[in-house]
Amino acid sequence: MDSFLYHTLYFKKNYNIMQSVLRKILVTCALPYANGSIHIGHMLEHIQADIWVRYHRMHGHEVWFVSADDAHGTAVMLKSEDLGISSNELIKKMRKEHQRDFLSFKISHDNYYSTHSLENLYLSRKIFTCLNEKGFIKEKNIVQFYDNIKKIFLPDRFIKGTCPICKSKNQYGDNCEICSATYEPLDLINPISVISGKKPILKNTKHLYFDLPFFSEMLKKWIHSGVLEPSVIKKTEEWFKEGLKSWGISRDAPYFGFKIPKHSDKYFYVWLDAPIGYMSAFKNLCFKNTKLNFNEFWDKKSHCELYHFIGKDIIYFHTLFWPSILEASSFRKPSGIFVHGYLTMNGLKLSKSRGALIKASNWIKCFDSDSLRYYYASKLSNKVHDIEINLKDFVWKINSDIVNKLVNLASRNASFINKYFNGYLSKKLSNIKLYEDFVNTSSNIAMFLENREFSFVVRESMRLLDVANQYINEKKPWKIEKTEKNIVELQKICTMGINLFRIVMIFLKPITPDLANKTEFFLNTTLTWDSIKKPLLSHKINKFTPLYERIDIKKIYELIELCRE
Ligand code: NOT
Ligand code: ZN
Repeated sequence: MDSFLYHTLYFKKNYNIMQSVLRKILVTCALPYANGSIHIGHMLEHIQADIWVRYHRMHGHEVWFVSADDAHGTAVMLKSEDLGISSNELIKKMRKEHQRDFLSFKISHDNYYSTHSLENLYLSRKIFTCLNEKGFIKEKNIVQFYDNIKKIFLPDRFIKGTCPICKSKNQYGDNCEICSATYEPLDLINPISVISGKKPILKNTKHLYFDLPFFSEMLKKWIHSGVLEPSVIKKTEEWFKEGLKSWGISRDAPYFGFKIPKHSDKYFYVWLDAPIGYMSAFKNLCFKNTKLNFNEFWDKKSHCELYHFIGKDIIYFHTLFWPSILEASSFRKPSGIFVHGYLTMNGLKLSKSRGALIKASNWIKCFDSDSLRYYYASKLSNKVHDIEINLKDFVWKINSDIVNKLVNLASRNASFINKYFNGYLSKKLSNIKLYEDFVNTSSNIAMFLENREFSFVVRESMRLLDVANQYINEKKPWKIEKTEKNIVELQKICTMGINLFRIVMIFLKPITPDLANKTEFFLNTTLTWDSIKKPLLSHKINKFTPLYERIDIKKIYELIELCRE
């Protein structure tokens, strides 16, 4: 069956149930590290979540959207040393930058916080103490690579060497990017410290481990309770097959993070307090908004929904560790983990190591925010597929969809309404049946938005615009003689065109908020889901001013130049 049709049928049932009650929803995006800039890969996830959040807000649901900087860890500490500033200074500066970047893409976080916060210190310690008292924390003596020049134990990412499996050189301490094997750093051939460039020594140390295997049965049930997509379940089941291992949650000094109570010179591993950062970002929001109740959202028996948007590289943490930590400390578990694939360009994953990274702040110097939001939406689904971007295709798509189809429909009709009718729409539509056809697509569009099938929203919206533009092409308002007899018909046809444009703009409002804003001013009305059924009639619209400017292909070269700097 065509997957488009399949989704239409499959989700119709769920949709009706879900929309009838007002929901309380907490949405999070993974926390970007505070040691680097926001790039368009981060933006993919925040845009995906933001579209979903805005859609639910349009339906009147209570949605809270939080994220934060992931401020701790060795990478942040070393980066601040390189820059000759304190880690505190670095994370303050980065958080400001990150907030600015997300705002420039109209990401509507209710709170963008930091894991280096009092709330996070309090919650991390509280959760750790609880795990410890329940006997889920064990101590183990281990040997680890140590950089004897920098006097620091080396995290897996700071050791490189030859892959023990395929013998590729220059691979990280935990996995090989060439053959995808995972291994222990001690297995690497010819290990080298990335920090000093010298061979590390082996040194004894003691660490704390969380008893993940204890939660195997709970996890096996939970992953099948409707919280994960089939491919994510499959991935998680692979780890079960290998057998779950206890998880190291402590790190030795020097480290930038939170000290572990009663363990001198041990810190919480950044990945322990990062997910707790979801809770503390919300806790801080409750402090700012006194009507909000933290426990209502996080209690074991909470009726609110909790969704985490993440990339496929951190599935492990969200389908195994995080639900176990929550279970162990008697908090609620997530209602869903929404996983997206990597962003690729010419088939390559966009990552720093490959030097193919585009900073969000550079992108926004060349293009507006709606265009990237729209382009991503046109490629996003609820699957874990990688998203391939191509700059020429991007420009072509925006110009042909947004300029030629969408805005053109508004402008060609508005010009007559403004010129001959003083901005007034007619009392009646010229084709009620066609208007109703458009209205009838709204429940499918809503299901696609609910189920994160954004590419279907774009595809269906463009199909509707083709129909609408075709209708105007057939009626040819520019050819109608402006006689008294014909003028009523002319007004009705153009009113029809404006109303069809309005319906599509309601569908696209969560995707292109800037364009929606301008449209609301132009149409002199608010674009709401409830108003779809009722056409705008005998209503004065404002003078049409260009809603969107065609993108010049030269901008691509400007962007590439900026990325070279
Ligand atoms: N800073 C991490 C990363 O991979 C994401 C942390 C997300 C928060 O960029 N955590 N959990 N679980
Ligand atoms: Zn390998």
